[in-house]
Parts: sequence; C-alpha cells; structure tokens
Amino acid sequence: MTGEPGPTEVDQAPVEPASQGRVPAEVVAPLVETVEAATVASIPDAGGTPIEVAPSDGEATPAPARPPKPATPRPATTVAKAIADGLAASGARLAFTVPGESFLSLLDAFLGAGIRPVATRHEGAAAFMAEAATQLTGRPQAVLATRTVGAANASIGIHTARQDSVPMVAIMGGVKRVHKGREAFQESDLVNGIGSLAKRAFEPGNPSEALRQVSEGLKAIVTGRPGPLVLVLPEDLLDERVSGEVTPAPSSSQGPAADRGAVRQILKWLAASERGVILAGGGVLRARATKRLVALSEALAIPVVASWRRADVFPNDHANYLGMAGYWAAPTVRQRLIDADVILVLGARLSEVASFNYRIPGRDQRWAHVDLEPRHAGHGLTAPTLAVIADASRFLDAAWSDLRGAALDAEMRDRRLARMATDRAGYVEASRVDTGDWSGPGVHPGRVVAALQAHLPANAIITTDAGNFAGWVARGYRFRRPGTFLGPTSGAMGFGLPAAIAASLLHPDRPVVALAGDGGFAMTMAELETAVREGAHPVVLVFDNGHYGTIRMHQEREGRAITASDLGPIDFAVMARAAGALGFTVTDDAGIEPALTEALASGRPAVIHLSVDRAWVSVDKRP
Ligand SMILES: Cc1ncc(C[n+]2csc(CCOP(=O)(O)OP(=O)(O)O)c2C)c(N)n1
Ligand SMILES: [Mg+2]
Repeated sequence: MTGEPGPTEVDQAPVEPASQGRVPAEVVAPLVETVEAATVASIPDAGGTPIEVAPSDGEATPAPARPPKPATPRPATTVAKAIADGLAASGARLAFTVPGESFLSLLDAFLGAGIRPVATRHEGAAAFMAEAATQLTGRPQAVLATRTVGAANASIGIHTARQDSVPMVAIMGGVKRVHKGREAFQESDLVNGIGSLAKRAFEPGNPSEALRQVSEGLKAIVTGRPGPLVLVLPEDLLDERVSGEVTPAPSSSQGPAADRGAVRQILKWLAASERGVILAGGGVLRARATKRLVALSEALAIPVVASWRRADVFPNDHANYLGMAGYWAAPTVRQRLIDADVILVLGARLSEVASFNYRIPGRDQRWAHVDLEPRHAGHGLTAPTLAVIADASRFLDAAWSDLRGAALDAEMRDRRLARMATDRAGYVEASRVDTGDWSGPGVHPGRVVAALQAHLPANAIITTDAGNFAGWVARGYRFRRPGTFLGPTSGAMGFGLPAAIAASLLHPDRPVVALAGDGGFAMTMAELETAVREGAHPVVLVFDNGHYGTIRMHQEREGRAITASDLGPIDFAVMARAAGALGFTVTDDAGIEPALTEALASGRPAVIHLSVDRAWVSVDKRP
C-alpha cells in the first residue's frame, strides 16, 4: 500500500478565498478608535427623558467633555466595508437577498469587495440559495434580509443550514440603535428569536464590537460542527468609520486530528469484524475526503452506507456501496446496519432520520463515532462505544498511515469480500425503481429516474425538495461523484429550485437538475425569474400528483380525514414560460426523454411538468 489513497479521482478541491490574507487597509489606521460626532446617539433614560450618550465598547455612559483631539487620520474604512472585505477574504462570492433600506451600504460594500449581490423573490429562497452555495463552495456565502420581516422569511434557510451543518452567513438589517427597544418599525429581538436557530448570533452595538463579533462569528461557524451565523446589523452602524479588519474564517482544513490510539482501536475492530460497515455523512463531503474513504473501504473490504441525503459521499456504482440510510432507503440498508457487528459512523450527526428513529446503532452494537461533535449520552440516547473528535479527512489520513504495511487476515478479507458481493447484489435488486408495468395515466416516476441516469453525466448536480416524489431518486439514482447532490436534511419544502439556481450560478458548465413535487415547487417557483435574470439554467422536474401526497399518505395510513392535502392544478409549463424559462408538459413515459434532452441542451432554465397519477403513493406503495 502507498501513502496515496484511492483509485478513483473523485475528490473536489474547495473553492479558495480570493485573498488568502486580510484585505489590506489603504491607510495605516490608528489603533485607538475615535468616536465620531455622528455616532452620538440619543436614547431614553429610565424616565423616558432622552440623554445624549456615545456608543462605546462597554456600558453606555454620558460623553465626557473631551480635550481637543490630536490630528489623527480618519479610520480607513466603514463597518460595512470591513464586513464585506472580511466575508470576501473568507471566500464569500454570492449574497442572495431581497433588499431592504436597512442595509444599502452593505450592498455597495459587497460590490466593492467582489461579492455578487443576487436579488431573489423571497428571503426563504435566498437563504436556501446561500445554504446551497455554501455547501458547494465549502466557504461561507451570504443571505441578506431586512429586519424582522425579511429575517422571518429567511428563517427556514437558517434552520436548514443548522440541520445541514452549513456555515452560511445570514445578515439581517436591524433598526437604528437609537430606536432599539421601542418596538420600532419591524423590530423584534432577532438575536434571541431567529438567532436561536443559528449556531451563533450577534448584534454589535458599535464599530469595534462589529469587527470583533464578525471575526468571532466567522471563526465559530467553521470550528467544530459548522452551522450558520446570524448577524443583526443596526442600520446606522454600517456607515460608521472603523479601524482594523475582520479576521476571515479559518480554512476548514484546520479541523482536529484524531487520537492515534483511538484510530488504531477502530481499525482493529473493523479488521476483525465479520459484518463491519461504515456509515458516512456530510463531514466526509465537507472534508473533501471521499477518495480517502474509498481507499479505506477497499483496503479493509468494509462496505459503506451513506447517511440520509448524503448519497454522493461515496461512488454509488462502487462494489462496496450498499445504499443510503433514512427515508426511502432500500430495505436492505437498514437490515445491513442492524446486522453489523461493528459500525464506524464517520462525519455524520446521526439525525433522527438517518438513524431510523435513533434505533441504529442499536444499544448492543459496538460502534465508533468519529465526528467533529460525536454523540454523547443524553436525551435517552446511549454514547458510542468509542467517541472520537476528529475531522473526517484527518481521521482517514491517520487510518491510512496506520494501515500501511499492516497484514490483514487474508481469509477474513476474502470472506468479507464474498459477503459484500452478496450484499451489493441484494441492495441493487432492492433499489430498482423502474420496474413493473405502467402505461399511464401519467408517467412512471421510476422511469423518470432511469432517464435521468441515462442522460446526466457524472458531474451533474441534482437538488431535491421535500415530498414523496423524492423517494424514487433517493432509492434508485446512482451518484458517482461527491458534490453532486443537495438535499435539505431539515426536510424543508421549497429548497429544490433555489438550491439548483445557486448550483448553476457556481457551476454554469454543469447540468443542474432540481426535483420537486407540485406542493414544494409552488413555494419557491417565482425564483424561475431569478434564474432567467441571473443567467442560471437549472432544469426543474415537477412531479405533479395534485396534492400534498406525503401528508395524504399519512392521513390514509392513520385512518384520518382527508383534509387540507388536496391541491388544485397549476400549469407549471405555462408558468415557466411566463417567467421567461422553457416549459414542457409530459403526460406519459414516451415524453420523458425528449423533454429532458431538449431542456438539458437548451442552456436555459426549464420546467418539465410531469403528470403523476395518485396511485403512485410512494416508492414503497406503487399501483
Ligand atoms: C416548509 C414545509 N412545510 C410543510 C412540510 C410538511 N410536508 C412534508 S412533505 C409535504 C407535502 C409535499 O407535497 P409535494 O411537494 O406535492 O410532494 P408529494 O409528497 O406530493 O410528492 C408537506 C406539506 C415540510 N416538509 N416543509
Ligand atoms: Mg404533490
């Protein structure tokens, strides 16, 4: 074995920040911050009488009479510019927004810093775009929303970034400091309200605090388990002058190394196991470590199961891949995990869905959790047999160097390979989705997946919305490369199209396909106009069954009234054309391929409206 892992060239390099260092200050600024006359704010005292105070780093105190100032140069920059420069130096390239009058200076500053502001039709979609763009670049991208109304709309994306462990930056324009606490126009406590959805939330009260908190926030969201940052920026703070810079987010390659003893222990368990398995998640994708995971899996003859909505973590056509866990998993996936004598959970947070309602790993199973934040006992959950705090790539590097030269039991390895072949054959059979007779009405959803598989190249990016339609792709599509799938582990409807727009903006040369139901697509379909205007060209497949099918399924299963789950028709192809995109209507299987090939070849945003009969309840309940 050599030190260089892996036969497959599948890893993708993260996007590097444009400037590795800080953005240079044009003028050497004084270290001591000067309080400008313009920053003096008027706030009421306890009795309601306004008094004049100067915002400061500490408690607000009445401004003392000051001696004449020495002739110091003006601070070199403004708060808005310093933040924009800090974000750009952290790798931000895109800022999705519905603009508000509360942060116009930031838009200017973003332009100046080389961050492209993109107007959207709804902040929820803007936040999804920033979330997806952050996933794809590996660096924090931004959503900008104004005060409580914009922030409330954006909150679904902040929650999704939290569940997806995505370090996006959500900036909310806040009320002027002088109005704070008065229930001013669109004012609420954003830090403690919507900010509680994020990993960190700040509302700086003065310029130097802004620099400190933004620097701290950028560091915090890429340190440990990543998550979103909420910055509430009072409108009148943005144009204040400030000395110093925001410290950019550190590069993610600085994640913690694994304890060598623990690595060896895990390798021993895996090497000696009869039915070991690796459950791999987003941490491997974020660390760009797929190639190393393939190498480890091959060296040990241990199969890999992908965590829910992380199917692109391992090449799905590899003999060692045994499927994706969670909703719509092929039945063999769960069984294989149950049968495992050792499970290595690598870079996955073991969500409710991925862990099959927290039942896997089982209480009696031996398992190791290698993650930036491994599970510990609590909330009724047991701790792993071995918890290792580590970045997935650093764990894999350590494992690889330990494995070098190690003699694995050849007989055991052969036995495992033979079992793996059987398991793989079982999985392939259980995950076929295009089988069975169907001549309409409408399309066979599994044949749509087969058409996608036949026509999309390995580097195509697929995004998904939430809903039962997603089951066919979840089970049947084979992702071949990392960074080719975006799906919200929050299960948020409305994600598919916005994520695809972000993907298409970042990768204009790659095909991008969004999948959505008629319910979820309608939540963010106005963004088609954003795609047209901004030159993105995703192809959206809308599986139209005329209802909130997932909810209807639950109602039927539980013997409840069928209510509030029916939807009326929308002609999505006409709607697409009205927004300047292409629109296709597909009513039978024969129409799938021609529409797909034409849409993909067009280089324009396109919607393919697929009629789906309600008899197709789910990938498990077919007509
Ligand atoms: C924002 C949001 N609201 C509500 C839900 C609950 N929900 C889950 S699936 C679903 C129905 C999805 O309908 P559709 O997009 O038409 O897909 P289908 O299930 O019919 O295939 C709903 C309402 C959700 N996941 N996200
Ligand atoms: Mg539907």
